[in-house]
Amino acid sequence: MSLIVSDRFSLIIGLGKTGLACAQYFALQGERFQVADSRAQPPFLHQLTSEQPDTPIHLGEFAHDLCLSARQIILSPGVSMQEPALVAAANAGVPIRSDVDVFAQAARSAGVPIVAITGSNAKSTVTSLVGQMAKTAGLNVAVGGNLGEPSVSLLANDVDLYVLELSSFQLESTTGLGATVACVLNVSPDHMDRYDNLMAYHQAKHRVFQACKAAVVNADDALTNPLVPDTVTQTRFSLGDPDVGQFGLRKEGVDEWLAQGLQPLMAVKKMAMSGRHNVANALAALALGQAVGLPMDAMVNTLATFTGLPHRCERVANIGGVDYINDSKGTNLGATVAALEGLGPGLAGKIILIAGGVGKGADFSDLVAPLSRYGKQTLLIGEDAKHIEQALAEKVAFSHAKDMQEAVSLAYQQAVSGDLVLLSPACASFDAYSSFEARGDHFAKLVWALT
Ligand code: UMA
Ligand code: ADP
Repeated sequence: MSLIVSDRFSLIIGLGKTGLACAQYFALQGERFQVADSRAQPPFLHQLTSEQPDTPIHLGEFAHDLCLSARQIILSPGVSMQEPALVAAANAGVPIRSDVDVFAQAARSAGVPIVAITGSNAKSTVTSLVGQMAKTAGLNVAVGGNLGEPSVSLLANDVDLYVLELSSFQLESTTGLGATVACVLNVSPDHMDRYDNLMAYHQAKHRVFQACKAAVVNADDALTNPLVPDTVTQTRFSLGDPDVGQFGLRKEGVDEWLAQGLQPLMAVKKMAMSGRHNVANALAALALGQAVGLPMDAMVNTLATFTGLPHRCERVANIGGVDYINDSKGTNLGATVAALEGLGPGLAGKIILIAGGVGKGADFSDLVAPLSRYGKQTLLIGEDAKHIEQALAEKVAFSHAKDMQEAVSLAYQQAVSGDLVLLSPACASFDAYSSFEARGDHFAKLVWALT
């Protein structure tokens, strides 16, 4: 019997960043495994064959037999669990897990705390911010997950704290995370081309709370409320007045302050990040950091210097009194609504929005309210421009531009001092660019050419 068990192998599905990282980790552990990818030329094929010439690699359509014969399947996030061979394997009782599960098992057995962060938007910002807070506090912190480095690659002996950004794709096949503190920052529709409905997407996100010890909840977004036992400590954050022990905003004289209960922590105007949405992000980071024991002074000092990540409401230039803002990471509706509502209040003029790209099946009608309040013009580009037009038609001003260059040039002609030109596409970039970074860089280059 033991011979049969030891003969069975783990099957890593996907040979992107995640698959390669799992193969490297399993090789180090002396685990038996094979790798499968549905593509003829997966990105890390060459690297894996040169590092591990003896590892069996299966390319092309996932074979039922192969999946059924595995001891467990470690699924890459880009592959849906609805693949027929995976459905068959799951029905036959083959455990399907994520690289995050593999990571969490090792991190937990080493006793290292895990901060797990998901949400439709602000994941990368809050993950990087908590990571920076931990660094300021002198900890050896490993930061990754959906944000760049796969979780398993972060595992090391001398780590004090793991801070992970997790996507719904990664969480779908995560079965027992057991984070020290977990948070769904916000929920708005995204990836509706992968999920049947918002409920399915919401359920995937909420898997972040599996077996967590503490939870951080966005009191301004009911969809972030976890279904966890009473033994799990819950801390709330909100842009309103905080209750005792919770994080929120208080008025101190004429200024607004980040606060915990009655305790003022820092004036909002001292924060290096701008925009209302980033105030919410700062409060979330404070609550998460406190849950793993980070000192308040290190966290507050970090907020005074952390300017945010590139391509997230990043200021490119001011030309003739007009700010040009690159929010190319606004790849879904919620992000663009947050950018409009975060930057619109207090603006002397109006916003000229550049939007469009791959819409991922979204319903763009939620853009109408913030655009009516803060928008002057919306310039539509990309594959789903017509789709966005249907939501805006006869409600707010819009026009089409044939590409980014024309959009920037039209925005320049229409903007007057006090206005703000915002690239926040509410769409993915893959119709015209290799990544959201390439799209943001192109926008910035076109803006700089105007100066
Ligand atoms: N693919 C196949 N066949 C396969 C395996 C993959 O066609 O057998 C395709 C997928 O459909 C996908 C692409 O290959 O289009 C990449 O998939 P992957 O699972 O191999 O991706 P990795 O290279 O491992 O990168 C993944 C995350 N990618 C996805 O979730 C699609 C990266 O997030 C993440 O940084 C990385 O793991 C490390 O954790 C990227 C992403 O777009 C940035 N995430 C989505 C988002 O942020 O909205 C969720
Ligand atoms: P994610 O990793 O979840 O995509 P990012 O930090 O990269 O998150 O930000 C993605 C987009 O979300 C950016 O366009 C940013 O302006 C927007 N955003 C930032 N904070 C918030 C928030 N609190 N709510 C909604 N959108 C936000």
